Amino acid sequence: MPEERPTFCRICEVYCGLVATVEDGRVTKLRPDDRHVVTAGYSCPKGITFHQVTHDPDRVLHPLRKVDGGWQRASWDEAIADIAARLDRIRAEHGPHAIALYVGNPAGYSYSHRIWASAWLDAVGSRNAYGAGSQDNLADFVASKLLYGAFALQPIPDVDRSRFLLIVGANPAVSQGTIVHLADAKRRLRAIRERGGRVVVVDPRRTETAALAGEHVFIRPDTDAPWLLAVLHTIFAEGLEARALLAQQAAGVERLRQVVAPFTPERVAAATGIDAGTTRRLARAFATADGACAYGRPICGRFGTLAAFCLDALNVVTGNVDRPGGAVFSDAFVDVVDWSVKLGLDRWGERRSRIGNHAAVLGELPAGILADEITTPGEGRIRALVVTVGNPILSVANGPALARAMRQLDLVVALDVYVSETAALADWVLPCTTPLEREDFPILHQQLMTEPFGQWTEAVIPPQGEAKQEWEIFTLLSDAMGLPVLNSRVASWVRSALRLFGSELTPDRLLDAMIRLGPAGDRFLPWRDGFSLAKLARHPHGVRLPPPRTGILAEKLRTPDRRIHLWDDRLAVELEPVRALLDAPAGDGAYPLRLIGRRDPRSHNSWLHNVPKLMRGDRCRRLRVHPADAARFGLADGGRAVVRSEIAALEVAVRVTDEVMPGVVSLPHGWGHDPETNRRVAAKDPGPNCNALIDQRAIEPLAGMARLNGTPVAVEPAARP
Ligand SMILES: Nc1nc2c(c(=O)[nH]1)N[C@H]1C(S)=C(S)[C@@H](COP(=O)(O)OP(=O)(O)OC[C@H]3O[C@@H](n4cnc5c(=O)[nH]c(N)nc54)[C@H](O)[C@@H]3O)O[C@H]1N2
Ligand SMILES: Nc1nc2c(c(=O)[nH]1)N[C@H]1C(S)=C(S)[C@@H](COP(=O)(O)OP(=O)(O)OC[C@H]3O[C@@H](n4cnc5c(=O)[nH]c(N)nc54)[C@H](O)[C@@H]3O)O[C@H]1N2
Ligand code: SF4
Ligand SMILES: [Mo]
Repeated sequence: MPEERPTFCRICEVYCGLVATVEDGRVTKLRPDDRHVVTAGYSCPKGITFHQVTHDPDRVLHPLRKVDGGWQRASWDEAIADIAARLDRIRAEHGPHAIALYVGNPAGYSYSHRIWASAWLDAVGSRNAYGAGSQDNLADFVASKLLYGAFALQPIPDVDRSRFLLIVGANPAVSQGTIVHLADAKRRLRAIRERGGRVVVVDPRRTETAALAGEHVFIRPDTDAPWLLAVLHTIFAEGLEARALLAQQAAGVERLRQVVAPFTPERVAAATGIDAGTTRRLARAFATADGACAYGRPICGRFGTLAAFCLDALNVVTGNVDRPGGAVFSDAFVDVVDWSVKLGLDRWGERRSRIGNHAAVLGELPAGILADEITTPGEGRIRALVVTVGNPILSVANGPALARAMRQLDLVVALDVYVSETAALADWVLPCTTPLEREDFPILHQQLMTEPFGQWTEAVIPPQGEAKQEWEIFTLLSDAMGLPVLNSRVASWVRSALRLFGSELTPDRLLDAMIRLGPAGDRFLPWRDGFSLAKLARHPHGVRLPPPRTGILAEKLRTPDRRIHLWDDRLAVELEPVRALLDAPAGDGAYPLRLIGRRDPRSHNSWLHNVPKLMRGDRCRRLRVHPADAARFGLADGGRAVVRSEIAALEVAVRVTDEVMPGVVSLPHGWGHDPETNRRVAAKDPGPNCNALIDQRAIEPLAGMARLNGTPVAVEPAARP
């Protein structure tokens, strides 16, 4: 008999409620859960096809060992014993830093994976932690650290009350938003306009979000920092700053005023492509709206942290932080900010890389140095790499350089559900469960929810084949290496608080502790006597909490003086190159175009490309080129072109469209599948790897971000085959 089980999707930050139909131990259907307390029947095409990943015939279901270039099935005992012995040897001979870990994006949607993986590396004693963050969001976290005093203290747009949403470098109509939980983004952006408010998108491409916003301004790639400095300049120059509020809430106002003084709208117009009149009009409208919020991720460039800082500063200076319709701080079942501080993740500058002396952010070093950390001789050189739930060969800048470096390693282990391009380079591939095979709770995004909720799901079906959860694998590895897993201060704290001495600290016990010991407890209905995991589990469609509160800034801030810091001299390293850019704008040169990225509703980073339903047509993979550039360089719609950067060249299919700005070309990332890997559908249609064109050594100084947007490129028609 088919049975229906509520659960939730774990592909992106929305965590849509789903209902799984289970027949004979298999999920035969997924549909949006219309009883879910927040997503209420909403989902996207990816979520409802996810069972095709779980039951994909190409999935890895047993530990695989590489023997003579081919894969041989092995037992878990053999796998763990061999990996642990080799890691022990490497650690004994070369020290703990010789072992590195890369944790990919989907770990963020598991309540246990990230914690256990990091705890394992901490127990090893290595500083070499890498991940998707330096391609994604670390600059946002550094900006929060500087402004509000903690990496994880991220304000979110109060979209449902906002009268003016300024979106700079984000495309929530496709991405569903990031560093904000925003279910059904399209409907909620439309609603802003319906109640008489404005949504303005600043982007080098007229995106799907721009289409529904109705107002769009082109900006030259990687010039958001200068443009936002000019917006701030205008606010101060016209006396539009929220003076009284700033006197109460902020420090460094005068310093910021001095910093932005030289950046007049006229001065930045040529570099940004935005005329001074538009900058002034937008600045005035934003500052005078009754509840405005600037939001986005214009941070994958040379001045990522400065851009993120200025975007937030705009909210602060106009009095829009911690007020209805502005940028607000959310609460939920788990106080992630508090936990990140307790876990010791909030320290900045203590842990530094060997190459480049980069400071770790939330424990993570820039992925741009990973290849050099592997190939550069000397003490601390990386000899072994464990990659979990990531595919850096396709997702980091210059993946081909990383692939070459990885071939020099003594040991590579991949925890994945497929033999990805990265797993293909491994000595061992360890099979992991997909979300439908594991229990979960949306932990990491608890304080980023515009509609806060919590939900507990059990595994919908048992692990397929011999797949295991990642936390179990890291525990096995720790045990075999004789390392105490979760030996950190926080673990001892949790153990003592829960009187768990002697019993195993499993993820569900840790979550229960976080919920019980969290501050959310008594403030919310329905349980005045406090929360627990068991109580949450009685509500299979989730428990909704009240919307984000306002007027709570003093309670939230983590700066020592409980003020928002509107400048920090460390930002000078990114301000200087902005000045240089304005003084001497880059000429056309050999690489006259700028490459930017793009996301597609049916694709997710480098995966989901083995789901036939999501792989129709190649339109999403084409290089988008403006008609003027197409004419200039002899490209035709539907034809093929070669894109060339300083480090590589790539052949692509072309789509000519005026949705991109003249001088800009756009390609999605996550493609360039290796036909040698085991995914038959993806291998048939590999697509181009845009990251092969991007120099991994061009690292943004403060957060270590990759410069994924704005790479100078040239295009020419491809030679006929
Ligand atoms: N040029 C360019 N590059 C980019 C970006 C861009 O905008 N432009 N965006 C960047 C961003 S924001 C991100 S987050 C990164 C992503 O970078 P990564 O995290 O390195 O890459 P993903 O493609 O998310 O890889 C996820 C891998 O995990 C596997 N997997 C899926 N589910 C599970 C599971 O439950 N368990 C295990 N163990 N494995 C699983 C998949 O098969 C896949 O191999 O890419 C970045 N790269
Ligand atoms: N369908 C789908 N959804 C996804 C993902 C996916 O791969 N597919 N990935 C998920 C992940 S890991 C993340 S991090 C989020 C990302 O979520 P978003 O940040 O909302 O999505 P992006 O598409 O990366 O949006 C970046 C926008 O910035 C624009 N842009 C590029 N360069 C510049 C610039 O220099 N300045 C400005 N102002 N704009 C610029 C691009 O044209 C693009 O529209 O999406 C998540 N959701
Ligand atoms: S928007 Fe799509 S991918 Fe994201 S959680 Fe919902 S169903 Fe999953
Ligand atoms: Mo991401």
